[in-house]
Amino acid sequence: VLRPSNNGNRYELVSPTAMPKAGGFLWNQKMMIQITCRGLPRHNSCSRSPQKQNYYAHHPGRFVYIKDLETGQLFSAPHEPVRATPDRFVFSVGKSDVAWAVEHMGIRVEMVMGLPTNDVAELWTIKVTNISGRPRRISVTPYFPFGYMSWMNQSAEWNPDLVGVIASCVTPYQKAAEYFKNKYLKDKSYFLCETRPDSWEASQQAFEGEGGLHNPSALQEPQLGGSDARYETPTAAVQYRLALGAGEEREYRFMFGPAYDEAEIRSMRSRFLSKEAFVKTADEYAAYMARGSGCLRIETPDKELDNFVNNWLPRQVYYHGDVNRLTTDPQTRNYLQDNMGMNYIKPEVSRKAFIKALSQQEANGAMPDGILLAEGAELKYINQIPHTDHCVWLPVTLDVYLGETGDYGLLKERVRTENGDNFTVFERFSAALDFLLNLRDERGLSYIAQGDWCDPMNMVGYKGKGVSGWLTLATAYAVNLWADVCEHEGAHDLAKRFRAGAQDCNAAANKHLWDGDWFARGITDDNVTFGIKKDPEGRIWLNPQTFAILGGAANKQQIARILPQVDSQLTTPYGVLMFAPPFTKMREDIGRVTQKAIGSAENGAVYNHAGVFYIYSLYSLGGQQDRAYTHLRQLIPGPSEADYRQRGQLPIYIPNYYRGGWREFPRTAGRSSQLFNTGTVSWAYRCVIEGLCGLRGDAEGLVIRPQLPSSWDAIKVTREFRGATFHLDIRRADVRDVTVKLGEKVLPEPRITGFKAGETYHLSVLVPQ
Ligand code: CEZ
Repeated sequence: VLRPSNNGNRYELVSPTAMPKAGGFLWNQKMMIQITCRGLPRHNSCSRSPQKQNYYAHHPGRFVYIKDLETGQLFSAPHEPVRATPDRFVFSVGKSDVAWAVEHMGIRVEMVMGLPTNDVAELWTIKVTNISGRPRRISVTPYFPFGYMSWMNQSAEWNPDLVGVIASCVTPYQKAAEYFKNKYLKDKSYFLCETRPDSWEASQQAFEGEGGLHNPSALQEPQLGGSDARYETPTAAVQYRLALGAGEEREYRFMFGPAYDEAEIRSMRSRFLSKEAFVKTADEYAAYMARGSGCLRIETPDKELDNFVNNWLPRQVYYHGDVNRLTTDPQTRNYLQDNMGMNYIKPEVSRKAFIKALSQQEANGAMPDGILLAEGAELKYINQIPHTDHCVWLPVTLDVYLGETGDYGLLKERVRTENGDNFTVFERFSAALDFLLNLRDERGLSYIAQGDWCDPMNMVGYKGKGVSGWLTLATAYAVNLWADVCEHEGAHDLAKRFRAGAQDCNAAANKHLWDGDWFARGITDDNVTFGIKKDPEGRIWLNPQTFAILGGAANKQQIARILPQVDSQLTTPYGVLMFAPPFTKMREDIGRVTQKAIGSAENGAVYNHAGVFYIYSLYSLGGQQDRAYTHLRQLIPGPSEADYRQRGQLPIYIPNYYRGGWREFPRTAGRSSQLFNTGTVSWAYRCVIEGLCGLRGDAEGLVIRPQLPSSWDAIKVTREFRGATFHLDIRRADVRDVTVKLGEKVLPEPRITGFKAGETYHLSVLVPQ
C-alpha cells in the first residue's frame, strides 16, 4: 500500500483506509500544517479546531465534492466526508508539497497543497479531469470549513471583490490585559478563488442542512444558496458547474489563510493567487527545503533506512532547528537539542542559539525553563513548572557543535544578560555545570523539583526533597563532557575539579540507586526509592541505565547486567520502552506521568527520545552495533507492510512515541502518536552519522570508526564535513583495526586531518570482520 517514488523524494500511499491517520507535513517560518491522507489537518493556523484534540466528525478538512449532474452520484476527494471507495487513490507526500490523485465515477481529481516560504497561507491547486471517455456534466464544490471560530463573535460572507468567502471572529478571552495582546491577532480567515465560482455558501449549517456532510443538503440544489453566517459557524464552499468533453480538464487555484483585515487579504491575493505566482512560490519553497538536506548520504543493504536518512531525517531535523517548533518560548532542553541537530545542517544557526540561550542564564548559573525567542514572549504552560535538568543540555549540544565545526572560538565570546553581568561562553558553561553539581542533596543526588527530562514527573520532589536518579547520572555525563572541553582549553585544574564532581555524582548514584541489576529512577520526597525490583509498576526505567553508561556510573560488570534487563523487560518489536510496566493508577509521590493512558506518551510508551538516548549510549560503548542497529531501525515504521499498518504512519518522520503496552494491549501497541515534534531526531541523525557511519569530528579532523551491524559487509557514505566532501567506501576485511586509505596511502590512524574546504576526498575504509 505504500512506496517511495521520485528517487525517494516522495512517499506514496495508495489506500485511504489502510492507514487513515497517516499524513505529511509542511512548515515555513510562520506556520506548520500536518494533513492526513484523507484531507484532515491537525494543528493548523488556517482553520480552527480544539487544541490537542484528535479527529472528530466535523473536524475541519480540505475537501472537494464532485457530483454527477445527470445521475446525482456524489463523491469527495481526497476521501472525507463522503468516504466513497475510490477506483484509484494516491496520497503523495513530497518534501515541499502534499498531493493527491483520486479517481472515481470516471472523474480524476488532483489536489496539491503548497506553502509560501514566509507567509501564512495554504496554496491549493485542484484539477479535475474527465477520464470517462464521454461528455459529462458535473459540479465541483471545494469545501474548506473554517471550524468553530469563537463563542464571542463569528461570522462569514461572500466578498465579490476579493472573490472569496471571508470569515471574521473575535478570539475569546476574559482578562482585560489579554485584549491588548489579542488586538492584533489575525481574526479573519479567507478562502479565495482565482476563478469566480458559479455559487457559494458561507454558513456551515446552510451547506450541510439535513443531509449531513456525506450528502450535504446544499448539493441537492441546482446551486449553492449564497447565505452568510451571522453568529453562526462559518464555512467556505464554492461551486463550479461544468460540462466536460471526454479527456477535458479544468484547473483551479485557491488560497486559504488567516489575515488581520481586508487590506491584507487583498495583498495576499495579488501576491500569490495566480498560476505564475504559484509556480514561483513553489520553486522558492523547494529551494528553502533544499537548504536543509543535511550532511550525509548513505547506501547500505537497508534501502528503507537509506531512504529515510537521505531524504526525510534531515528534513525533520531542519524543521526543528529552523523554526524551533514554532513556539516563542521553546523549553530550554528542546531548544538546545533541536540546535544540536542543526549542527549537521547549518552550524552557524546553532552557534547563535548558544548565545541566545546563554544570554538568558540566571545569575546563579541556572538556565531558565524556556528560552524567549521573540520580543514580548513569555514563559507559558510547561515552562511555568520548575524543571531541574536544563543545564545538562548545554555541554551535550556543545559536544556536537565542536565536533562539527572545531570552533573553540565560540568559548571566548562574551555574553551579556539582562541582569547586566557579562561573561564568556566558557565562564557561563562552567557556571551552569557548577549549578548542576550544587543542585544536589546531602547524599550527592540531584534534586528534581517538579520535573527533569520527564516533564510530567511532577510530584517526586515538589515538597523540595525528592531526587532524580536520572539527573544525577546525567549530571555526571554533562560535567564529564565539559571537563574534556576545559582540558582542551588548558584549564586543567578546572577539568580536574569537574571530573571529581562527576565522580561524586556517580559514587552517590551507585551507593543509593544501584538495585543489583539496574539503576533506580529516583527517591521521592518521603524517601521512597522507585524504579526498582520490588515495584510492580514503573519497575525499570530506561534513562537512568542509558546515562549510567554515558556518564560512567556503570562499570563493565554493571553494564553486562543492565543490557539483558533492558532486552527482557523493555524491548518490544516497536522499540525500547521508556519504562515498564506502565502505571495503571496515580502514584501521588511520582505524579502526572502515572495518570497518562497506559502505554501512551511518558507512561511506558516506546518514547523515542528516551529510546534514541539508549541507542546513542550503545554506539558510545562500541561492540554493541547489533543492538544499536536493531533499535535504530525500530525508530522508523516498516519495512514490512504489517508493521506499517500497525504503526499507521508513513516512514517520513519519527514520531515522539509509539504506543507501548505491548503485553497489556497488543492491539494498539506500536501505534504512532503522529506527532513529529521530538528531540529524537537530532539524536537519531547523530547516531547514524557518528555511530553507524562512525564519522565524528574532533578538534583537528574527522575520526572514522564505522559500526556496521554484523549482517552487513559494506556501505557507501558521502559526508560533508567542514566544507569538504568525503566519499567513503567502507567494507569488511581481514584487518585488526579500522584501516583508512586515501588514494594509495594508508593513514597512520583512522582519522583524517589537514583536508581543505571545497575539496573532495575518496577514502576506502576497511573494518574488522
Ligand atoms: O513534551 C515533551 C517535552 O517537549 O516531553 C519530553 C520532554 O523531555 C520534552 O522536553 C518528556 O517528558 O505531559 C507533558 O507535559 C509532556 O511532557 C508533553 O508535553 C511532551 C509532548 O508529548 C510533546 O511532544
